[in-house]
Amino acid sequence: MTALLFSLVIIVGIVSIVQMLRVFDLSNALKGTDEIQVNDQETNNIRWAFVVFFLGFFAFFIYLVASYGDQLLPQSASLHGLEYDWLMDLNMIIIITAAGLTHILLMVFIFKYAKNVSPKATFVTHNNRLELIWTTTPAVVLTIIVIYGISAWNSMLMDKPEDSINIELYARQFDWTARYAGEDNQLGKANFRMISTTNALGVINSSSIDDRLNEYDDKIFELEASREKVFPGGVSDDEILDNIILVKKNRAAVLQYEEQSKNENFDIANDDIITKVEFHIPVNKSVNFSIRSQDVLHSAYMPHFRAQMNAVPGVITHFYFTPIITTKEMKKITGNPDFDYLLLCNKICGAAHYNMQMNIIVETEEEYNKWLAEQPKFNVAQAQ
Ligand SMILES: [Cu+2]
Repeated sequence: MTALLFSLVIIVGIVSIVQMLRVFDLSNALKGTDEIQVNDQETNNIRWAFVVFFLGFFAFFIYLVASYGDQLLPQSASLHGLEYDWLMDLNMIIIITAAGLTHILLMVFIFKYAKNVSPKATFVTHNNRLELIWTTTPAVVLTIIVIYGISAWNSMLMDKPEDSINIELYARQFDWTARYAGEDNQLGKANFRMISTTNALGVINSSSIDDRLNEYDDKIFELEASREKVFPGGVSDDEILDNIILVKKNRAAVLQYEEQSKNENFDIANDDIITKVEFHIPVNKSVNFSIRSQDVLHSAYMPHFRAQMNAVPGVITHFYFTPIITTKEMKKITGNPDFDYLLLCNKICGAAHYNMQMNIIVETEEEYNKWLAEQPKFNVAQAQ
């Protein structure tokens, strides 16, 4: 309500200023003077007003950077984070220098040339040297930023260490699930047709295939039975038939997995570990994330590790990083005993998007191995 009143006051203010200017124009037209005459004293006042405005502008900028500069991103806690932050700082230094210099020039020119009431401008049509300077300078600066940016991006996303720990981050409205690759460090395959109440990630192994085939059989049986109960105004028989065809198609696709499951090394998902609420990673070890989404576009965002990657339905995206500060150490650094690293969703994905997060615990390798050993493996969890 206050915002509405505030907006109304601003609109009424603008309208009244426009009306006042119109009255001013009309009175000038009546008097027969179209131009506004400015004397030396007024010119002098205006140029000093500009100086005050520019200095105030710079002072406000410095005040904002000093007061809120540390609010941009939390302290970096990953190996590539230092390079990422330096790239950001370099860009900001260039932008602030360029903006500062051009604004100072603008201020100097206004101050210097405002003195004469009717100054005569120099008529310059072309200046090769100037053209060369203002074309090559930005070109060189941009080339440096782009080359440095690409090399930093490549070092963050390519050349993943061979011994990285494989973890899957699975997004859906509105929570995250982490899946560890287990002892073989290989994530078992997954497919959306396998998703059920007991297998939210659609992970494929021999037992989840059996469960899913049974569920499909039950569903087909249920649909066939409901055909006899069709009543006017309800679901038509054609719709039920379409549904049966769809379920049978999905069942046939899952049957193909059953065929593959006869191969050796099929059940690599058996030792996978699935966790919700929080997930643990060891310090100073590279962690490779495979990111999936069940429903809409999400984005895995871990601000302390300078990591962000979209979670796209139907596509597996990747990001890897090496954490360098444990949660315990970070609690001391920040002076906050409740500190926790966070995995957030950084795409507005629906009504409860704001609450889509998971804690990340960074700990020593021993602590990590101990925690991991206590988690139930996928095949055990399936059997329960
Ligand atoms: Cu989301």
